[in-house]
Amino acid sequence: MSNDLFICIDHVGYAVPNLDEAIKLHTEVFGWRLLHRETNEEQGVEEAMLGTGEQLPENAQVQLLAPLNPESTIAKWLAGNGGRGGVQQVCYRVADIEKASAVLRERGVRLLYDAPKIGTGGSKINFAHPKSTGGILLEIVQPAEGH
Ligand code: MC0
Repeated sequence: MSNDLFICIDHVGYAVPNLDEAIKLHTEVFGWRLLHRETNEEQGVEEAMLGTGEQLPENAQVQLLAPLNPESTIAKWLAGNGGRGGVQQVCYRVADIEKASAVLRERGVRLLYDAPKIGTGGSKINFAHPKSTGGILLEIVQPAEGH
């Protein structure tokens, strides 16, 4: 195994006001395939993952994130963007989120959670605050076994 901190870009996350409309745009116009859809109550999102028909593990996915309620971070992000959608986050994949988190903290990156939370498909996730990444909300993800 390499010593790199990150494996690849796992996904780019777009905040969207309406999930069904966004799925329609990204599948019918852009030709992506809907790979997965779920609700994450803790994160306050309804989400969809999009990719290709032969989605290889190293291929980045597109994530569509719609707010579940007005308190959702996505609702706040959309409100701050005049109600329009846009890029809310970039997510880097890691092999071991505990190790990667320790290295990032040691290097002065401000992670939002003390311990990883559950993300898409049972993955483990954390976020680095935009103030410590040069303005990008950076997510790190360790996919669940078999994903
Ligand atoms: C806020 N800021 C951003 C930003 N959100 N900058 C870049 N990208 C974003 N998405 C900037 C604001 O413009 C502001 O800058 C400053 O950060 C505000 O910081 P704050 O007052 O500490 O915080 P809030 O209330 O704006 O919230 C930002 C924060 C929040 C990153 C803490 O969005 C958060 O907790 N995010 C992590 C969880 C999340 O996003 N969940 C939804 C996806 P100025 O310069 O004006 O001060 S769930 C997901 O993605 C899962 C399901 C998965 O992939 O598996």
